[in-house]
Amino acid sequence: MNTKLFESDTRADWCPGCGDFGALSAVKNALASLDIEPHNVVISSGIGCSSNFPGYIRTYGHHGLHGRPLPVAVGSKMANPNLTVLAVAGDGDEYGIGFNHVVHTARRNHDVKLLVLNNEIYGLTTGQLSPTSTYGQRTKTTPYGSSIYPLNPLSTLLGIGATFVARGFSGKVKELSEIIQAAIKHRGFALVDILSPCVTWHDIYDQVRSKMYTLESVGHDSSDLHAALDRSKETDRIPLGIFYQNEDNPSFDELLRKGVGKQYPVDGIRHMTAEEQKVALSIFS
Ligand SMILES: Cc1ncc(C[n+]2csc(CCOP(=O)(O)OP(=O)(O)O)c2C)c(N)n1
Ligand code: SF4
Ligand SMILES: [Mg+2]
Repeated sequence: MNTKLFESDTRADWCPGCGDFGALSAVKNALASLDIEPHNVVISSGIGCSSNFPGYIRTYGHHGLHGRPLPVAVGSKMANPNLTVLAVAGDGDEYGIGFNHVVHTARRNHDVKLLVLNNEIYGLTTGQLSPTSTYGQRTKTTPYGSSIYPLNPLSTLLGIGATFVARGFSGKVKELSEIIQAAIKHRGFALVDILSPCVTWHDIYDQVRSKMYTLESVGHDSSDLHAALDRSKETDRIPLGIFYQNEDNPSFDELLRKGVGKQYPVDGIRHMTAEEQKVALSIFS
């Protein structure tokens, strides 16, 4: 399928050079490569430069509240399981005000894909400290340098049982598109942390380029959780690629569908109670 199908009438008004342009190209490329038609895609966002994303791509979209792309994404998927549902937002949006939703959406293995355009700063509000801002980083709210260590979203998500955890770079569009395609095909929740430099308030292009390497190049085994955790904690270098992927766990949506109207035996997972089946039926009828 041609990526032109995903061209929006609205021109993206990000600053020239903003990393989010690369992420936008990678998403269009991933959807076209997987032959997913625009009308079968929903993209939910929050508030931030990155959250303007749904306006710049021709799919269904929802530009919502700061930190809340995931509840809308989860609701969209449960209402129509045939949709490809992405949540796209910034580090402030997803790792700060909305992080509770990330944890619980991952825990339940909802079949939505979270793409975080991580620039280690609040871009839209002109350069304040974000949860991924680094120790010592000077921002408008930390003029003498930050005295707190950044949140590590990858190791946190690995620690709470997320079934797909990856990191891409918006300066490597082809590789990023491949990661996003794998995330879309994954059976359940996927986090793709995308290093997407803010050239206006915190330009990390040179830093990422000088420290990055691909997990593929070192023969990383993405089924090995402990190896994934070790790699996710690296700070001297920046690993890119799929850290962890587990296709053994059913997604929440899968369980719900299979549980409707019958006792569905899944090893290690309790059967739905009659009351839960009633709730599930009311959702899908
Ligand atoms: C409830 C609420 N709190 C605060 C804000 C102000 N606000 C808008 S965007 C933003 C942070 C943006 O940073 P990020 O999510 O990293 O996106 P970026 O602009 O960097 O892409 C904040 C704090 C808001 N809009 N709503
Ligand atoms: S302020 Fe930063 S994040 Fe926002 S559009 Fe400009 S470069 Fe991108
Ligand atoms: Mg940001």
